Amino acid sequence: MKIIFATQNAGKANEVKNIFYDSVYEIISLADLKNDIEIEENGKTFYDNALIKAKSIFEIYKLPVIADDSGLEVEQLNGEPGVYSARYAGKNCTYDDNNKKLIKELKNFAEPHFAKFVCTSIYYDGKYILTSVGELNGRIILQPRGRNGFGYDPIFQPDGYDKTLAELSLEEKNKISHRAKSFLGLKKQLDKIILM
Ligand code: ITT
Repeated sequence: MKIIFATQNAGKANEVKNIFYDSVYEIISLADLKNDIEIEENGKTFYDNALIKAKSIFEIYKLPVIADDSGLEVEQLNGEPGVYSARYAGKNCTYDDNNKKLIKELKNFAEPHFAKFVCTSIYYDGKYILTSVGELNGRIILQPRGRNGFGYDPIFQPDGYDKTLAELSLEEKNKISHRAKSFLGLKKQLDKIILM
């Protein structure tokens, strides 16, 4: 069964294709469809934004869609950057700009800088809306390490690890990540409506 993943984020697309690998679901990204649409994410919650992305893409292709909205919540910053994680350092900023801004903010606080990643995933096919949330707890380190993954991965060290997410392989990240937990929860619900 073909499902479109409504994301322009290549890192997310790789992770989610790996999670659904070897299942009855074939995940097709917007990059595979050569669609570079920019969807305005003006929701106040991860759920609202994920639903905006899923519905926008469903309207174009009329095929089942998955989407995720995700971000980093830093305890000492009262949950920031949260839903603004992608554009923390401003519109069109790079991952590096975001990391530098976060490191600068956290220099005013004592360690440890506790944080969590949150991922809300959605499945939408015009009839069903399914949703699932996954979280990953850890801390922010002020010296980036590692080259894998994307976004805040080089400055996020998951609980129980002495490596950052960017020092883990995609398979290792997918064993623990907020996105893997979220999409595995979504897949379970999907199996119930599709395979039963
Ligand atoms: P799409 O909306 O096209 O899916 P996006 O990158 O804009 O791509 P979001 O709006 O959900 O996605 O923003 C998520 C941001 O949160 C992302 O750009 C990263 O900065 C951060 N983020 C989320 N999950 C992450 C992860 O697994 N590792 C590192 N950073 C992550």
